[in-house]
Amino acid sequence: MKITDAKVILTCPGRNFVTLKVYTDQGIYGLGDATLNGMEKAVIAFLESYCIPALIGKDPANTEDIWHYFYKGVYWKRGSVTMTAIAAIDMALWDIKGKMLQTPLYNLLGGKSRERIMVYAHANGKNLEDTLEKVEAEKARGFIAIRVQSGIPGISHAYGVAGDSKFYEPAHKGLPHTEFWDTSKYLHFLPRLFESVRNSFGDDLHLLHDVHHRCTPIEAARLAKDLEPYHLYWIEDPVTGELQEGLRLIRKHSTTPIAIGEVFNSVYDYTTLITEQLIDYIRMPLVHGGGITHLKKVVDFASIYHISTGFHGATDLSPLNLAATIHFNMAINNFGVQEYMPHQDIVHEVFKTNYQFKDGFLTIDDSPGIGVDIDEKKAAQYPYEMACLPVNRKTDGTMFYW
Ligand code: KDG
Ligand code: MG
Repeated sequence: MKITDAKVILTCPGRNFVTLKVYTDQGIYGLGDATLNGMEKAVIAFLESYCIPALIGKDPANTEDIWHYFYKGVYWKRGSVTMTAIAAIDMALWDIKGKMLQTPLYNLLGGKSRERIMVYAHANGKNLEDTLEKVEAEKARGFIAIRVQSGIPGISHAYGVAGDSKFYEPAHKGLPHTEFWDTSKYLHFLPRLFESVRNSFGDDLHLLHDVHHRCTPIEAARLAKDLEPYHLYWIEDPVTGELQEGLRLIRKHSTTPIAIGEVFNSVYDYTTLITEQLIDYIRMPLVHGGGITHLKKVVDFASIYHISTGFHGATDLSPLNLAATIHFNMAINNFGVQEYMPHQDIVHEVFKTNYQFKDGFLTIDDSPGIGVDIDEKKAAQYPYEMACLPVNRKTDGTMFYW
């Protein structure tokens, strides 16, 4: 079998998605997600100028060698843009392999380790009362794991809190908006928030929270310690991923589990965190982490240290990534939980999916490969619109992490 061509499909059904379609001489094609929020065109430039011409003529069955061709074979390694492009290629080739062998992707990764995967919902409220209502609504939808984010008294807009929209979308059309942040107000409010959630909903719900990299190590240690009585499933990105040593300080002070890495893109971002057991959950998703071939190695490495998965799964990762991720999670032993926010209905006009949500879990059908298709005519009806994630400043104007 040979790869004869490949192309990029850029579409904006409510938000931008980039899809790689790889064609073969046997009429089978494969699809891979290449969406990197706000940097869509950078990934496309790398795919179109280098990866696609280099792919043509290769045997798509050689997923391992092709992965290394694009990783080891390129002088300028790693980085989100490069690893997203490699992920899209890898996902498309595994999709082809599954279609060629007429078997679902999870069978190629070890078969089923479970029948369904636990997912967590987002409850984003404007303030404490509103957040409690949002938790109630997600619980009523059947979720048993819920991420809780709330507007903070004294902060005009907290990142990731959806406002009036039903859908989570942190990117805004055009150049970045500026948001403002005050860590002391946040640290004061958070324990009160989780105390109220536990008082209202009891001990059974799995509760999660995303810090969005906004604490220094000692602030994060205080937060993790203050939240201990509410036994969270995890706190996410308590400090920036670059500062790996910061995790040591948090660990010294608290047993609150830690998830990290939605902005990571390589196993080398994780080696210290895994070998020193500084984290509990891997967040790096297939689409930004070099795809199935690479993530399988990271996850197997993590399993030796009893670290589980909890992959990033916001709505700026396409349904194609979600489906591939469900297969992956079905197969691995050290699955923890999967982030899940339903895409807008308009997204499903473009992407034809094969997964289903029921009672807090996702299942996927037995279609060969990943099992998702794209309606190119529909995709063409929604042209690209520039949109960026916000930047973040402290209230005195100092540029800050977001
Ligand atoms: O594009 C950025 C989003 O994917 C991010 O804000 C989502 O932090 C996020 C999460 O945990 O889902
Ligand atoms: Mg996050």
